[in-house]
Amino acid sequence: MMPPNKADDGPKQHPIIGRFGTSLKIGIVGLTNVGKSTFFNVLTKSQAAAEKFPFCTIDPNESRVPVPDDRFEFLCQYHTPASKVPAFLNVLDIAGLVKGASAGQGLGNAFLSHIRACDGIFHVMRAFEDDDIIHTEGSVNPVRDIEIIHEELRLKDKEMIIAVLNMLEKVAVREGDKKLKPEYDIMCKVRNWVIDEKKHVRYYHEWNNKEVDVLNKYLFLTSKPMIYLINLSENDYIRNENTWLIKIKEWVDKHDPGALVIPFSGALELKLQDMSDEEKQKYLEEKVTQSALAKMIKTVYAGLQLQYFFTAGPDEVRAWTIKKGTKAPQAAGKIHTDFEKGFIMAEVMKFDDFKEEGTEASVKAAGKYRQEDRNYTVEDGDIIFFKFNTPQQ
Ligand SMILES: Nc1nc2c(ncn2[C@@H]2O[C@H](COP(=O)(O)OP(=O)(O)OP(=O)(O)O)[C@@H](O)[C@H]2O)c(=O)[nH]1
Ligand SMILES: [Mg+2]
Repeated sequence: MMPPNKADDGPKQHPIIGRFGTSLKIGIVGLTNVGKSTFFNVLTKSQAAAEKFPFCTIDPNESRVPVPDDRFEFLCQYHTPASKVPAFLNVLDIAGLVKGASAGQGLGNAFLSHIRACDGIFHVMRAFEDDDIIHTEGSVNPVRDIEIIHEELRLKDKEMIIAVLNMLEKVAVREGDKKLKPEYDIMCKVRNWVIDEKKHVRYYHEWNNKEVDVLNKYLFLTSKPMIYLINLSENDYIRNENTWLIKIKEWVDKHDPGALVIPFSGALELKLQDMSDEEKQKYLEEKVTQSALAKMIKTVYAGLQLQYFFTAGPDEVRAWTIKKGTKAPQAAGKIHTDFEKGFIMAEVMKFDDFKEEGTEASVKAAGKYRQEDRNYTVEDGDIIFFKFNTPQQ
């Protein structure tokens, strides 16, 4: 194990690695024939229908999926705004990976560059038996499959770490560029962890702020948050029993602690997709089960340590995605850089207060409408009105 960071190295909470722009992109990764495209199709279609938002196919392999949220719905019903913009997830269906992809096997590098462009990974594995569907490894064993995928991702990072270290060694060590020495030292620590210890970057929870800055510069594949999705037969999903469930959970708890493991059934979701709303409801009631899709989309936010705040009025109700711990000026900067530069204050209502009191005026009357300064940490579901000066040119 690597030694923990010293006390003056910065905060110790689980670091958030990744840049996270305004749209969040999740790649679907796994071996071939495990149900990735099936999952992609049912996910994008079900949410578009369920939420009554136009979903947008960016290209055949990429779709925007609205994040279901009762609070957003409530605000839309209240304001009946001209424009409604929920939080979105961009989901990318990536071609199946094979052993040796990191060395260029299969679609090799193209596949891995798609993952590099993602903020997080849905790792789909097959735990359903079906003799008609070929398994590339010859048998169903999702724990072995997790290890194959993880090793390919790690090997690709290994290649990049060696290249970065060669470059840094030349400049920081041999040419004596002091500015790059801290980065070189951090990369040596990354090398120890990923190459010597054979671990993924994200398994280590003690990266400090400076280390996270370097990790964010290189966006290693193994630093991306991963959510494990287990594709079960319909029966196993409904009875929540399958020989692999506990084994997978144990594997994840041991190696990737804190990561989410979510069972679903591609076969069931496909069946539901072809039913009318009434048929669907009847079928789910009979079987005493639920579709897993909405939960998956919502948990991505928790899994990636993301949340959103709302702006709401008659013109627009909108959800804005931010990292947990974001301060008010930076949250304002999501809307416009001028909002951040000229930040004066954030007027904040808690969603629950708004719902309970019924109107903004009654929230004010109840003393629950708060004026917060630049040190305010925005919370999930805050309804915010920013006040700002237009910055001088
Ligand atoms: N029995 C069963 N078959 C499934 C399930 N999910 C997917 N399949 C079938 O498995 C086959 C492969 O599914 P895909 O979704 O295309 O798999 P994929 O992971 O996208 O495969 P590649 O893109 O080739 O890597 C298809 O014939 C699906 O109908 C499931 O839950 N149960
Ligand atoms: Mg596919």
